[in-house]
Amino acid sequence: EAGSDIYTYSDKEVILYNIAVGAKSNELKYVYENDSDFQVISSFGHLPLFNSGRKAYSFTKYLKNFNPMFLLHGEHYLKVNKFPIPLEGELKSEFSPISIVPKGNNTVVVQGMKSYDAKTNELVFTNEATYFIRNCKGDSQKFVERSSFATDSFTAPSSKPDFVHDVKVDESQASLYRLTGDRNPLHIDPQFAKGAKFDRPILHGMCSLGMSAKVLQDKFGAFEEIKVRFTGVVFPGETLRVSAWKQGDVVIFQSHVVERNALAINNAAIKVLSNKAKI
Ligand code: HDC
Repeated sequence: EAGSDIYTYSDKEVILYNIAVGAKSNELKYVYENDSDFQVISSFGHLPLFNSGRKAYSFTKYLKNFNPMFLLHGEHYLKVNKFPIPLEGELKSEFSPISIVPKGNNTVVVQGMKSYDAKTNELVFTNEATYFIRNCKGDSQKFVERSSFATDSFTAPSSKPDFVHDVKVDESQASLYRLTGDRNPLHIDPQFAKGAKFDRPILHGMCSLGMSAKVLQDKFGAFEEIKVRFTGVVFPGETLRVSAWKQGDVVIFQSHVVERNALAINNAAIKVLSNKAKI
């Protein structure tokens, strides 16, 4: 319901999310609710951010000149606090500002969200979303300290990656992905995209993250933390090349756009779920 901070979901939202980040019909554990291994890609945990109503926009009161057209997703951190991830339920989310950092004519805002099981009050997901807002002013502020995983720069080693996998972003990926909750016109409306200074609509950052996350989850298993920086845009129809370096239970990764040889995701890592018994 509009303005509510409760996100209610079931297997339908789980399957839609999995397909929107690249799951295919033969991957039954992602697309068939009766499969014995039915599960969701761990990055699902950010969805309350876009499905919990107006409260998600509370940071705008700290900014001058805020124009949503110039907002880009700059970084994202997610921690899954509860395994197995519930495949249905009601999540109640609390939003809070984390920091505001002016960068010349732009401002970087970090917003936090904690999502609890509405029935048991158990913490299920923690998110920290960084927005890079062009042509916008904000005074420098720090509201809370952040964890090291959320702020680590995870520099990719110069050695050959342990794992490389290409994944095709479909021409209709963004139009499908927006049904998971983020209806930002930047990802569908050519006029809006032009206003935001892009030749055509760009892919959701969280879709690039989710597609990379699926590749990594397929290879390394479910993960309990992920942090990425969105360093360059991705257009639907392009190919993402995920490169990964395993360092114990942390996997550093990058995602490149193959066609333009351009980095899309950098300074990124997952922390693989160490206690497999929890799945
Ligand atoms: O990195 C550039 C870029 O284009 N990145 C890609 C952005 C992108 O495609 N994001 C995903 C798509 S947008 C999206 O999904 C929106 C979504 O719908 C969310 C809606 C949410 C609605 C709200 C409801 C909750 C760019 C433009 C971000 C930065 O490039 P430059 O200007 O060239 O920056 P640079 O000169 O390299 O650095 C300047 C300072 O900024 C810091 N920085 C750079 N990239 C950053 C970043 N900070 C955070 N995130 C990033 N991605 C640099 O460190 C530098 O800081 P300092 O001077 O202090 O070193």
